[in-house]
Amino acid sequence: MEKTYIMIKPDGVQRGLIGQILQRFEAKGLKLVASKLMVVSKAQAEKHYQEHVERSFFPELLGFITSGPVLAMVWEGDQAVVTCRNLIGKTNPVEAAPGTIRGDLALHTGMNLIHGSDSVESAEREIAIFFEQSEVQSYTKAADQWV
Ligand code: RTP
Ligand code: MG
Repeated sequence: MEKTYIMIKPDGVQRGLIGQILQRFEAKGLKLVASKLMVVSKAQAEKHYQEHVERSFFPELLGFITSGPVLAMVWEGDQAVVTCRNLIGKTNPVEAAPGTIRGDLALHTGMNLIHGSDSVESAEREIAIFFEQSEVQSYTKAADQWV
């Protein structure tokens, strides 16, 4: 089953939006298989956002993502990567459709609440940055057969 790395960024934790964000993923029918509240280290942040190392906003991005606790998670489900990207919405909340997390709850690109892996390859890479294999659960849920 496909897995994706999802992270509620420091702004989402500070604004008290953890509960309502998680509710959207659960309601969609995805399965939470790993989760921890943690402060991202500089080394983890550099690895996680390595594709943006040359961008002008990179230092700001690193400063933001390491500025306070995040909720790091792995969600599992059929086509979990694209499904979660759709739930999250476009990078710039101004362009994110109403009904998406960023479209409903965020205003600015720099504080867009949540990260979701952009491909299956990225997901595998990112999960390994934040989780040991033993921290990722494998279990069946009675509801699996109903979604
Ligand atoms: P993320 O990786 O955080 O899930 O976001 P994303 O895929 O939608 O966007 P991405 O292009 O990967 O950018 C990563 C994060 O960098 C910040 N950003 N700032 N100032 C800017 O032009 C700019 N562009 C991107 C955003 O916080 C974005 O989520
Ligand atoms: Mg990205």
